[in-house]
Amino acid sequence: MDTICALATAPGGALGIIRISGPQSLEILSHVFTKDLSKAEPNTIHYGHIKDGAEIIDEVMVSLFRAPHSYTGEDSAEISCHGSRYIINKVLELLIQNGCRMAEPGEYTQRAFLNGKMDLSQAEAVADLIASSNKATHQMAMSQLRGQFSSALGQLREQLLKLTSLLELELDFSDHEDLEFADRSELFSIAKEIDNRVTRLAQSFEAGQALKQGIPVAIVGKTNVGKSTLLNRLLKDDRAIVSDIHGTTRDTIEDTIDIKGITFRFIDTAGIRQTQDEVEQIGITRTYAAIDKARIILWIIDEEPSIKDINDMLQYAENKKLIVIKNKTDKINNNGYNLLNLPSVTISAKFGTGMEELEQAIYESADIRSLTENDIIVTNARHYDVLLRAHDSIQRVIEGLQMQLSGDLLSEDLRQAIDTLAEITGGQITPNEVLGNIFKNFCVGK
Ligand SMILES: Nc1nc2c(ncn2[C@@H]2O[C@H](COP(=O)(O)OP(=O)(O)OP(=O)(O)O)[C@@H](O)[C@H]2O)c(=O)[nH]1
Ligand SMILES: [Mg+2]
Repeated sequence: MDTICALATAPGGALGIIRISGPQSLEILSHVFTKDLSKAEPNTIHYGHIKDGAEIIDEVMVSLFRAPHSYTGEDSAEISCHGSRYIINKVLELLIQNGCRMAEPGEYTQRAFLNGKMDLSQAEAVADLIASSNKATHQMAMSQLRGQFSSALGQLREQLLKLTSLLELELDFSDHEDLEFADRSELFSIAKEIDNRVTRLAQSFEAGQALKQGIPVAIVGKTNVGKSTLLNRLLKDDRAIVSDIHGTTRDTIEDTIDIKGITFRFIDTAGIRQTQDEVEQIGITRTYAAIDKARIILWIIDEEPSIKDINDMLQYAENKKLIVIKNKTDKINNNGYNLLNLPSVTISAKFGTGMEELEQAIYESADIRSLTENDIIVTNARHYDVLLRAHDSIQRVIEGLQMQLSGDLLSEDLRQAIDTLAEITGGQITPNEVLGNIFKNFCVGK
């Protein structure tokens, strides 16, 4: 292992932090620092100067860590210097002249993983934590970093091993036909329970994606009811064209905003009406596609809808949250509408009245509690893929048990399920290619 260095902070700030990690860290540092740090105590901070021969480059603080008690598990140090581009480049250059090499993206975290400081899913959580932009994504990354997902996987592994040993017991004594060691129905219920847990984890991916990329909210209704006006009002930006011509919006327009720490992705759509216009028809087809992938539907009206309209909308919104928005309250009295008890909010998108109430209603219908109370939320596509493959293997075990297949056939699939799940934490030997893929998305310096 060579010794690596990189700038860990974004350039342009008042301070810059340069990280060094590897067996030669303290020796290399001592060549460019005014004090000899090779004998210094771990977890100490040292004031001094970075020098290039006789020339002083900067006045700095050096924090010092020794293996294995550091982020990477190696001897390492962090130099806090002034944020000047010149100083930072000069310090890095001096470190490299004295034997360091520039770190690759994510190389510190990769070393932390290779040195057993964290498992692979925790290493991935570090990248998510750095990228987290609101409370929900922060919470998910933090829970993964603290090992909640890893320990759930550990429990699954134990159950799978238990199932394996029960099957092996059956095999060892298969000559004694009169002996029944593992009741097959017991094996079946253990396998079922494992599969339920794997499936639940895999299903949480959809919620994880929604929280990460924004909960999709479709803004729909007839033409000219004020959908685009509402989008612009929500985004506080002139994002979509507004006009009193029916059928102004043709394509779907999407953008995200945060409401109370949750990201929502609003999708403005083409107004629904009968039309001969080919392009508008394509737009309306897209409206239905947007409804399809939305979790929440904002149905905007500017007149009392017919019972048929309501029933149609209820059908589109099946398994989704539907909020009726009575728009244009500045010029229309819409108090007496019969909406069959659907939840509704009265607003004027044009003048901004009722927006607070609407945002509250949107936030509540996201039902964050039920999204996040599923203790663990899978947010990473790689993990999702692993869970699906593990589910396939376990399904084969379940089917095999039902078909009374012999134990040795079943243990093959069980072994595969165990190995597959281990890919998430990197407990199995992880191919370099996979590691490379994971860490290449990190920033240099992490
Ligand atoms: N008085 C009043 N006019 C509004 C309100 N909201 C929208 N409008 C007007 O209604 C007209 C249509 O608004 P848009 O936002 O383009 O309506 P849309 O639903 O996106 O229409 P399409 O894209 O054609 O489906 C514009 O002239 C808006 O200024 C409102 O709250 N009050
Ligand atoms: Mg529009």
